[in-house]
Amino acid sequence: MKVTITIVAATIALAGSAANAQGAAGHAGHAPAPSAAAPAAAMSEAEVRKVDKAAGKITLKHGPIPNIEMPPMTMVFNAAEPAMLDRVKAGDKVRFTADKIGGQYTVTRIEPTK
Ligand SMILES: [Cu+2]
Repeated sequence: MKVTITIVAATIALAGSAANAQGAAGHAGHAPAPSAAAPAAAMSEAEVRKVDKAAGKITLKHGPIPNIEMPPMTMVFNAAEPAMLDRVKAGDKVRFTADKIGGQYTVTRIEPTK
């Protein structure tokens, strides 16, 4: 009788540690999400319509941009840095941030959406 109880207890302990291991693995799998979501929260979504590297401009069909109170539309932005335009091409879905710099709407950050 005593032996049986010990086996049951050991089985419960093993089942418990297996559940903990699964829980840890599941948590690790989700770990990158919060760090990826944090910068994304401040970014707007868009689809690239045209990239004009020579002029340093990009045409975006964009969603709302809260920080400059802009509703969704298609428009041309300046690129804060010309190198930004090497990372995206027409047809790409992107996340971006924009600001009004020197009276011009300017993309300050842009990255393709995976
Ligand atoms: Cu706009």
